[in-house]
Amino acid sequence: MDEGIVRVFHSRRLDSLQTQGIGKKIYKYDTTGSTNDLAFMYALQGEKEGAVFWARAQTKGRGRQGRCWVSHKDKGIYFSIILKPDILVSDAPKITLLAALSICKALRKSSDGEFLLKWPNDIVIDDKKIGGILTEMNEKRGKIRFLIVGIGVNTNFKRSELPTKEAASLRILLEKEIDNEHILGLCLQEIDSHYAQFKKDGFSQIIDEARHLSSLWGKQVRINDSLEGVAVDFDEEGALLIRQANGFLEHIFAGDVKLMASDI
Ligand code: BT5
Repeated sequence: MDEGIVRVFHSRRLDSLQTQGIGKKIYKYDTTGSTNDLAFMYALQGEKEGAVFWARAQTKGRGRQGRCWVSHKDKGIYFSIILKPDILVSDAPKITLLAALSICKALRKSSDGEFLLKWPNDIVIDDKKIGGILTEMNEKRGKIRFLIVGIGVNTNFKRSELPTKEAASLRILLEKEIDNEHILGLCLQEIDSHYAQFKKDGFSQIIDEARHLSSLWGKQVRINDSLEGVAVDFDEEGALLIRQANGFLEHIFAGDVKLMASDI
């Protein structure tokens, strides 16, 4: 059920947000199906880059490949951003990694937890998932017309409310109620500055920072339930490098990463 917009923030209304482009306009909803759907619909109607769609709850929050994203009211932040980078479809995963890096850094600013990114789209702490990113796109002849970057971060979930044992929340870590608006502001600020950096200087500094905050190095992983190896690096395009048992280095451009039992 979509209860409609409850509030539209125009720049600097959200926790003194100081951004160049992201979040100049924030549509806040009480309950919606999926903020990615809202953002997509608005983008099709010409909404500008940087507009943010934020809901207190989602009834059809989703992950990749039709998986569900549990989105109980005020237990997390659920938001989607319209971006219009001048890039090819094949470069879209860079923006997901950029967003994951930004969320890690935002959470590190909110507390001293060791938040890491788990390629390609998770934010983890102690190998437990605290956030996820779903990037969807509209393209024309291999070029991006717009991207919708949808982000969920678990803020106020109690342990019993989390969907899996492998999930975490800020509330459990910090043992206090979390201010969602404050966390959203930090996230938007970080995404804004990394996105500006990406547009100005390209991807190389971003990938360097992401390398430092990756949870996977040295771990035995399985990709898409088939290929196995040790995660060793990202390449300059943001692909994951896996060293297989035969010594061969494989570049993985997309997929699901499972940690093998010995690493959990
Ligand atoms: C993701 O997918 O991690 C992407 C999640 C993106 C959610 C945001 S919220 C705002 C925007 N609107 C949407 O509708 N979506 C985006 P994936 O890697 O496929 O992971 C999905 C899996 O994570 C599920 O199958 C569960 O196992 C697990 N999961 C579901 N809800 C979770 C939660 N709240 N916390 C931690 N893990 C969760």
